[in-house]
Amino acid sequence: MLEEVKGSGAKGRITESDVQSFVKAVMAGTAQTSAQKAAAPAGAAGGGAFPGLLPWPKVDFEKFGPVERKDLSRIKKISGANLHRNWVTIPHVTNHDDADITELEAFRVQLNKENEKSGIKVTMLAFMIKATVAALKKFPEFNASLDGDTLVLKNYFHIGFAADTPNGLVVPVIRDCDKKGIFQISQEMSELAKKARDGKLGPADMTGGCFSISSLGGIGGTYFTPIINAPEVAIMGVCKSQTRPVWDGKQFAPRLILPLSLSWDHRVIDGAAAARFNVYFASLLADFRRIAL
Ligand code: CAO
Repeated sequence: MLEEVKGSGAKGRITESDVQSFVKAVMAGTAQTSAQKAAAPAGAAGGGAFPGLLPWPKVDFEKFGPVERKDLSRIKKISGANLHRNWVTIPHVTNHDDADITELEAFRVQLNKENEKSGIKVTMLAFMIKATVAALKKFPEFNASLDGDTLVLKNYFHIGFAADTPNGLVVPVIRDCDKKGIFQISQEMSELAKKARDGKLGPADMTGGCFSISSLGGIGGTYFTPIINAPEVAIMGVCKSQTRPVWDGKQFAPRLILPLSLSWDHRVIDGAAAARFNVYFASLLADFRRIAL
């Protein structure tokens, strides 16, 4: 393995720190040993960045029936490589919870009626972004990134949201969400989502995020396990809200319940903190006045 380490010392000598940097890079998945390279053919489906892992199955699909071949889109290739690294290198855990958004949804509908002429549609996601900012302020380790053994805590609040486009998944970022109101966030989100669908997002639109939200609420589902968008340390997944009977102490009452799935990096966050984050986040959506406290 030593021959794979680049020496930075005199006449290319390998120093102790060269070896340490190489080992760190291999552990982080940004470099490979020759044994790893041999075990893992390059490419999206190559996989197997770990020694001893079986190579990707080679199947002659045509033998079983007619097939078509389609190259992955540029976005899928880039996001696939990122998702793969994040999935393999981050110890993910996902906590599920529910938020009662009965009153908040009624308020959202009322706001949209009142502001019909403004052309701005207030979305549930905008409320979730404001709730995220409040939760990040209360639990700062969720607004952080790992830099080696150091935790970088951020004093800014840029929130990304997953947007589904014909060419694949992108995550545009809304900056300084702590300084913006629901209308401005809704408007920026709709502009960024359009830019995303038109394939016009630039790097500046997709960098600097602190935390991401992936909402499948408009589509369906109950819970899922979102993959953390490195170098962020947590992501909130949201599915479709549904009216469910909820026991209020005396009777079952119909309540609109939003399913939440928070994935977090266990190197930085503990299960208790994640449960508290979810409980607090849900409490804000259940009674949005709490944001002002
Ligand atoms: N529960 C129930 N209904 C919901 C909801 C929820 N949680 N969230 C939104 N809706 C409804 C809205 O009320 C709206 O209904 P109407 O058309 O009747 O008004 C509809 O769904 C569309 O919602 P919206 O306009 O508010 O859009 P959005 O905020 O839900 O989504 C965006 C915007 C960009 C996030 C979305 O278009 C998108 O791309 N989602 C997919 C994200 C994704 O792919 N995540 C997975 C990543 S991992 O692969």
